[in-house]
Formats: sequence, structure tokens, C-alpha cells
Amino acid sequence: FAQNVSTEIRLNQIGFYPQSEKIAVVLSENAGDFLIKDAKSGKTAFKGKLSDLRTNQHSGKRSRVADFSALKENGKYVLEVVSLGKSSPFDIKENIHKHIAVAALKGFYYQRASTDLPEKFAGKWARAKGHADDKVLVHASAMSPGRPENFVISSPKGWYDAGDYNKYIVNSGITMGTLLSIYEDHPEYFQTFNTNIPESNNAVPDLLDEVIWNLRWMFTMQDPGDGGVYHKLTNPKFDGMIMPEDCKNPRYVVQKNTVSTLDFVAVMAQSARILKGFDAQLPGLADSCITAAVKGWEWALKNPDIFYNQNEINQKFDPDIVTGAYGDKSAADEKIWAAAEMYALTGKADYLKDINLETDKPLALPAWSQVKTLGYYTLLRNAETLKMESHLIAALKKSVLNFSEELLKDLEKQPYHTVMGKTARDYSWGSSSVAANQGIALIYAYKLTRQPKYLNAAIGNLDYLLGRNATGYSFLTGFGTKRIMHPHHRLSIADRISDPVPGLLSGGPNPGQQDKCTTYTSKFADESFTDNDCSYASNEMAINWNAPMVYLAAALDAILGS
Ligand code: 9MR
Repeated sequence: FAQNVSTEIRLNQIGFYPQSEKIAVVLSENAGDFLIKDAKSGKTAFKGKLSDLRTNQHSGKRSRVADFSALKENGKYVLEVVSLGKSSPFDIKENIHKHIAVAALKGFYYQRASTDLPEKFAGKWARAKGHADDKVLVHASAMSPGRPENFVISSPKGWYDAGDYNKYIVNSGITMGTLLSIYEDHPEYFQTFNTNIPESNNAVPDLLDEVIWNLRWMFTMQDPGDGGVYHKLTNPKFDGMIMPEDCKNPRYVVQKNTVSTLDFVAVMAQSARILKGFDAQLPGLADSCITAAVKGWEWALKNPDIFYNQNEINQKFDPDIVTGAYGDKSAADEKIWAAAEMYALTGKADYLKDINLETDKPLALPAWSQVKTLGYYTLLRNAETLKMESHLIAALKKSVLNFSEELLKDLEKQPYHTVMGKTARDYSWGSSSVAANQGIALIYAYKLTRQPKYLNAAIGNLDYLLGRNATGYSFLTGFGTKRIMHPHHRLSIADRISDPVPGLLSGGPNPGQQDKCTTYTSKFADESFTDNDCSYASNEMAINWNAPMVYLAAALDAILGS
């Protein structure tokens, strides 16, 4: 924290929209007033009363809420509580989260594999090319009959998954789906959304240019022989804490399977739908996506139950692969998502035939192993064009609304007044993405009903990510007064630059503490976090967490921005 800033006052360290709900949290037993003062002149702009005491269900700590929604005037402010001091400064202004959304998308540029990052685009994080991935070995688990030993494929580009340098199809699936969805939901917003990347001057929105970088890699992961899709492109063991240009280990693609193939199909179908609108700029790309999607779909129908099980594979084949497993034992949700995307692409309702959409079950928050809700979002988004049956639309709506209503229950009792963190379960590995994905569900609920309570709760979760939480950190690198400085992120560790690569969302509190770092200071679920690069379980970044961050910040900005 900067000097003189009270650590007991927690708020979104970036700011608020003039018209939106504005909430801060004060860790204090004392009742009384709070003041919002002009950061420069010190003049009081607003005076309010702290709420009744709330008790934190995880730590037992006590807090009060400061609501200053009634202050709607642009400015730079601090919140002051006489007994505690001042908060970090924040702004009230239009488009307050646009630079946050831009930075979070730019985070993907920094993750690009197989290319150098010139200073013009990467600033002080410029770096040389690494991981050309133009001669990738096909692992014994992925061999088709007739292929010679040491068979290689070319599989460049794509994004590094996370703090490590491997590229995983399953995790690319949800990431691409989320990024493509924010574009589909707010295409106009991305007309003036510039991330300063090499493609910024072409006639395609930067968001799609970024997505296409990974799409071009994904194509190469499909076996042209049969349409099946490899699980991942990986080193046998994680690289050391070194820069990409210094990484020399051989890389492999491993076993084709049902889950990776269906994720691939969904991404290709969704991409095709969007890229059709850019045929003039990107001739043939949408068509290639359609061909790839159809081939993948057919493979998955013929191979409905091949699952990636790293332990089993290591018993049968050499070399052992010990990087991120992303082993998912069910393809039912991927099938729902892929079928929904194929239906939305082709208009053929037959794709949904024989598929249980499971709308009678509670909505499942999107995660790398659970993607059916991405299919629901796509169906809802395209319901009119597809002339979908009204009972199906109603069931999907009900599922999103029931889930959102459940999230809102007891909001007034929550210590940080956020839906995030009601239960300890929210604090799983990558909990920041739980907050972001809850926010996305709430935005869909808002769009379906126009009820402000959903929108306010979505803002609450963005506030959570930017500082209104039990750790006091803003979880996006490069932003906030109390910022993340030591993410478990090879690029940030090895580059010898003290600031980490900006625009990366830290995983966030995770009481599992699987990394066994010794610097955790708390075991409480919502505080179980350490800003130390040893902490791959609480302080890594990952593309599937950054994507919903882009979505949440961009969607709120599109809705509330101006
Ligand atoms: O996000 C993944 C989390 O759900 C799993 O519990 C965890 C352990 O298997 O792995 C996480 O994903 C990591 C992946 O395996 C390798 N790259 C870094 C990812 C983020 O930590």
C-alpha cells in the first residue's frame, strides 16, 4: 500500500461509473460516518453512514459497508473514516474500466508463443522469439498406424497457457469461447478497442486478431487424417524459470481425445459464425473453420469416450508427461457446447437431437472442465435468429435466472457485499475466474430482465477483483494501489524487470495451498493467498482466468461506460 493509505478500507482501486452503484468496505467495529473527499483539494464531496456490522463467515472478521452510490460527479476521490484514515485514490468517470479491459486483452498478446515481441508493442517487456513449435514430435500416445517413429508436425503460434509455456486445447477451448462471446455480445464496443498489437492497423477488431493468433495454432492440432484433436502441445516436464528463447526441450503433441476434440469443434463453429462477417479481410478463414468443425464433430461421434488420463498414458508410453493434465472424465458438457455452436452455425436443430441439455439441473459455472453453460449463452444469444422453440428458450432463461437469484441470496449479509465468496467453495484454484464468471452470468441475467440488482452484483464482483476483497489486492497485474508484484509466471520471473507483465489476472485465494509455499499468512478461504512467485496455486495467471476478466470489464464498460 502507498503511504498513509489505510489497509482497512477495501474498494475497487480503479474506480466507478458516475451512474453505477458505489460500495466500499471498512474493516472496523466502529459505527459512524465516512467521507468522500476530493483527492486533491481535500474538500468533502459526500458524507454517509457506515452500515450495520457484518461478520465474515470464513475468518470471523467484522466489517461495515460504505455506500456512496448517490455521488455521481466525476472526479478523483479518497474515502475517509476518521478513526482509520484514507483509502487509496479512485476515479468516478465514464468508461472507467475500458483501460482495464484493454490491458486484460493485451495480456494475451504477451502470452503469444513462436514470435518475438517488439518494443513497439511490448514496451519494456519486449522479448525474443521462443518455442517455434515448427517440429513438434507426435507422442507415442498419439500415433496413428503407419506413421514413422519421430514423426513431427508443425504447430506454431497460440498462447502460453499460464505461468508455464505449454499449450493445452481444453483450456484454449473455454478461453476462446469466452473471448468470442464478448465480441458476439458487444461487437460495436470492439470497433474502438485498440490493444496496440502488430495487427492493430488492419480492418479486423483487435479482439478478433488476438483470438485468431490462437485459432491458427488450434487448426494445427487437428489430425488431418481423421479429424481428431490432440490434447496438448507440451514439454514432457515444465521448463525452468527461463525466457522462451532459452527453452530448448523437445515438445510433443499427445493423445487425441473426445473432450479436446469437442472443445475444438465448439471454438471452430463459433469462430466460423463470427469470421463469416470478415470474409473480405480474411478470405477463406471462416470456411476453414467450418471444415475443421465438421471433421472434428464426426470424429467425436465415432469416438465418444476417449478421455485423457495422464497416469495411464505414462504407464503405457514414453516419455512420461508430467505437465498440466486438464484431464476431464466427462464429455457430456463439451458435447452440449459443441452441439449448440454447430446448431447456431448451421441452423440445423438436429445437432441438439438426442442431447440432454440438462436445463433442469442448476446452472454450472463455466470452468475448463465444465463448458455446457457456454452453449446456453450461445443459444440464448442466437434464439431469435434460430427461431428456437419457446419452451427451450424459457428453460435456458430459467436456468440463468435461478442461478443468479441464488447468487444474490443473503447479499446484504456478506462481509464484502459481493456474491463472490458466499461459500468456501468459491475459493477453488483460480478463484478469480469464479468471481469473473459469476459476474458474466449476472450480466446475462441483467440482459434478460433489465433488473439493476443483477448488474450491481456483477459490478460487485469486478470490484472484488480490483480490491474489494479479504486480501486487499487488486488481482490484475499492473493495476491498483496494492498490486500483484510476484506472480508465478515464467515470463515475469525470468525477464529481470521488476514490474510483472501487465494485464494478467492472478488466480486468487485458494485454501488448498497445493504449492506448499511458506509465505501464506492465513488459512481462511478468502485470505489464502500469497503474492509470491512460488505460489502456483494462488498467484499464477492463466488464459482461462484472463478471458472472463476481459469479458466482465468490457461488458460492464459497454453497458455502463458512457
Ligand atoms: O486451472 C487448473 C486447476 O483447475 C487445477 O486444479 C490445477 C491442477 O491440476 O491445474 C490448473 O491448471 C494449470 C495447468 O494444469 C497448467 N498450467 C497452469 C494452470 C493454472 O495453474
